[in-house]
Amino acid sequence: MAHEAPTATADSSAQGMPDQYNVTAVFLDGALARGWGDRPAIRTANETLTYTQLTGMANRAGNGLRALGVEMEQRVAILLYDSPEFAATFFGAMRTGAVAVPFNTQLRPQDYLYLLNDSRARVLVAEADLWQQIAPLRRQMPFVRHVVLVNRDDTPSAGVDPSAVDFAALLAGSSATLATAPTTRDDAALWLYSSGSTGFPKGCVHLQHDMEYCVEHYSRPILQLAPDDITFSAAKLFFAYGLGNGLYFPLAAGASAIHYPGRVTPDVAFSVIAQQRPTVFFGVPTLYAAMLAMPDAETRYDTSSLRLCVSAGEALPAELFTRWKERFGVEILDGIGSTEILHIFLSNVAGQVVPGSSGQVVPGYEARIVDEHGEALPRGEIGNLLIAGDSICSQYWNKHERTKATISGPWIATGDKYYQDEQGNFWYGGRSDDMLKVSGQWVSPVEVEAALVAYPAVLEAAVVGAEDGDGLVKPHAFVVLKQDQPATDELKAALQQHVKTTLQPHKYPRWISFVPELPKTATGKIQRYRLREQLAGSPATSAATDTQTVG
Ligand code: 3UK
Repeated sequence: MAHEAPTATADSSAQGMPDQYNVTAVFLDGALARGWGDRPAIRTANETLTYTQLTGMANRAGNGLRALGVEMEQRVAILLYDSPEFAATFFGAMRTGAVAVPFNTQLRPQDYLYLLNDSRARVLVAEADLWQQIAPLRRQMPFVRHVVLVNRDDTPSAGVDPSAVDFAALLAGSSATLATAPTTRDDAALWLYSSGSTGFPKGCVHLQHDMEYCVEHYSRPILQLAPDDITFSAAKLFFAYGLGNGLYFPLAAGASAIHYPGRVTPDVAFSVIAQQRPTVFFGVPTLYAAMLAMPDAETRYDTSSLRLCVSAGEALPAELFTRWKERFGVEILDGIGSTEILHIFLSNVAGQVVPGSSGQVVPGYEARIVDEHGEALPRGEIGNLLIAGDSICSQYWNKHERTKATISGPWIATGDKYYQDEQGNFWYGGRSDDMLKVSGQWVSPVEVEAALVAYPAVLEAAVVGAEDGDGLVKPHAFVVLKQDQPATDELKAALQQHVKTTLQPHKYPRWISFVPELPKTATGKIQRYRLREQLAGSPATSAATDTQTVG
């Protein structure tokens, strides 16, 4: 109805929720009140936790955090693999009015230091093996009062910090009952960090009401989870996407979630699906492509438990949707979400999928496509996507300028280019910044360029996105070598290895073109768009067809 309105309507606000509000009352107490206490909530390879057990564990964690001195509004950093411990810490912290701050478990020690000091978390709850990586930097974490370690059997206890608190012991010594703190629906409940093209990650401050908003508007109507559903998310709980998929969506429905602590490779995904029989699977396009690349997967693995699949993180090419449906007999619902908006706000709907598109606005959200002056564009024209809806974060923590540049009244600029067709479907048209989404995760060209330039043979570098054979974007690097450095295959491999190890594996350039110079503005700024045009003009991004590309 008011979807084109310049001001957002009351439909996209959480005003209907009560003032006194603690989200754990919705997800935990609410589940018990509905009689789901003995139903499974979380399934791991070795155990199944019921709603009653999960609630008890969360209450113990909340009481344990309080005993360590954590007060309302203080941050609790969570550096944990997908597990019941993650769930208990997350809900336990929020129940006491503290703020849960999940950290990506794939970062480098310096990144963890930044996150700990930016959030000023009082307590860090961490996997023992991850803590070992950063324990030598303990003195540079002045705000952390206590470190609580989740000890895995496979961690040699010898290396574990004796001053750290043991998670299991903390919970064993704490009561399993805990009243909700007197929070309001607008108190901060969780922060999720999101990275940008330059500068440090931004803490998106999400409020108590945001998760229930995503449940009411996205997961309940679109996924239609029921108590017999079992979700399995390849995206980890520390991502906004995984957190809904693997935790609060199933809990809101009396369903259960499979928690797998490790990296979900195509083999792992198929094995878990065959053995633990989820009904809804959540992946990213790169994983779907890799799963489709496994020969005979449909005969080697039993995928018959699946009723629905979901894709997000980057656009799902139509071809992958079609091949998946042909081979596995289920649809993949592509939807776009963001860390700032907490979950998916444009989505396809089962039975009405328009392959290759992001579908339609999720009711409860409003979308506008505008030009650079903020004026609405007619249907069919590509522009900047703005979204309104009450799961949008209240701010970027301690980043006022970035907040003002992104959020204005009810609207948030997603940073994405979109156009809408006559039927109302949204079609993705790239980012308005130079950021890339690779395997569903951010890659900053600036960061990859800096890593390349740090390599002795490299003078300059520019990184842009290029499509692979599945239509998925991967980094392509244009590299200017220092005088007399030979452009060899060995150097190319060494540069790729260098980026993999100094940054993260998904960030390495899949293609490298050695060039004599980079296109630049008069002021010396790299013109990445000209490199993108160059790639678009050349036949496919195949290394072999590019005369200047080694390999
Ligand atoms: C891009 C997509 C095309 C787009 C996310 C909650 O990805 C999530 O959050 P991030 O903050 O990234 C957001 C950005 O990623 N993007 C995401 N999904 C799609 N582009 N088609 C898609 N389907 O640039 C967006 O602004 O990491 C968070 C729930 C789901 C999510 N995908």
